[in-house]
Amino acid sequence: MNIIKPFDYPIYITRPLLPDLEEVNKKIKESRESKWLTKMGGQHKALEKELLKYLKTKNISLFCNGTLALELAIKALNLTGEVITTPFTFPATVNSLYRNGITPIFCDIKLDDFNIDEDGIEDLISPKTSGIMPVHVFGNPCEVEKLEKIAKRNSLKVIYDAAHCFGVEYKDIGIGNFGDISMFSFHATKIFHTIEGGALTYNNYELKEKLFLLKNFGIKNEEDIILPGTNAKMNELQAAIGLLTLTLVKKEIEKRKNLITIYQENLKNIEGIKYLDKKKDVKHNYQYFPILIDESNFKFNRDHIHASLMKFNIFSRRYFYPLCTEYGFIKKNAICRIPNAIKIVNQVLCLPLYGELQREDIEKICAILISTLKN
Ligand code: T4K
Repeated sequence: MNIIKPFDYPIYITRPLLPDLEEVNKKIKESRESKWLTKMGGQHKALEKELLKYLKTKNISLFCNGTLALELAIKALNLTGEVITTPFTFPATVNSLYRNGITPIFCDIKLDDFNIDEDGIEDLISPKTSGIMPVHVFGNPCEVEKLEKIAKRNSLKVIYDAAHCFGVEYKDIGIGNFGDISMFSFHATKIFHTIEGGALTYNNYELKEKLFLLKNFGIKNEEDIILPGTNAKMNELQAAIGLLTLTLVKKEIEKRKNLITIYQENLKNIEGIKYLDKKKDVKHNYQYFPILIDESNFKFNRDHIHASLMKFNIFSRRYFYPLCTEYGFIKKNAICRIPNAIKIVNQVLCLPLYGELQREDIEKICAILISTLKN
């Protein structure tokens, strides 16, 4: 039997896009010379303009990170009481509700895309429900049309957590056009990043001023502080990194698309391993490559594989384990029936995916994965 050697260097779940150092220095020089380092300076304005084009949205506001953007989106829409969301997400989704004094009510997810099950939402609506917060998990859009109908019928607001969705389109429409507000994360682990950062997109232009006040201490002018805002502004260097990173995104998406094809070729005939199919009418961004490992087909379960891969210097991730319903501070009365989420969270494993990886790397990761599962 061939013994497979570990990688000589760590293969992480992802690596950030790194703009050319000279270009970065040029941008720093520009900001330095302008002596304008934060609060909607030239780089910030330029990035907003570029992102409106890239995301094909009408309005955008930038923030220092995606989590604060989400918290402030909730405040901007005055959500209260209960909000229906998914248990299968990053802590930021649910924490942003808690930090606004809102109880998240958990709706189960679907097995074919891990997104909130729209058909379960209406049963969870109570007199206290003010909104729905679905997540486009791993960059796969939710059923936006169905969700819009549910929201209209029940007079609820919709905030999409689109943290994974940079550049994703549905029927040629930028995904940030759906719902009342969408939040994009620009964290270093995202396909497009500003090191840390985030954005809200929305159709109602009137939200623009409120969002500005919310991220800038509530200061209207030198005399009037009109709401209890915080400081969540994106600074000039973040915006400058964004402008440079944006020029690299298209190529990165192409590379990731090819790498996913290689993963799929190598894993397609392995009974017990599943991956998501491409969705109809969707332009994907290939942010993550999640697989499901059904332990009934193998000697070992997902957790064993996750740990074993580390011995080969491969750092996969069990996103989003544990489910939000397992967090110590979650109110038990907010937890509903979520069998699909429980099933998926125990099987899911996100494999390394970033443009620097080569065909040989993916083939080796797959060979290690398969031999670990079977031996
Ligand atoms: N909603 C959803 C659905 C989200 O997934 C997220 C964030 C948010 C909201 C909130 O958005 P932000 O406030 O973050 O803008 C990471 C990211 O920190 C987080 O942004 C992301 N989702 C989440 C899915 O992944 P960790 O703790 O798993 O990642 P971390 O920091 O351990 O990094 C993963 C790997 O990436 C490292 O092992 C190596 C590599 N890496 C990471 C960093 C930070 C680098 O190579 N360079 C780096 O600078 O959360």
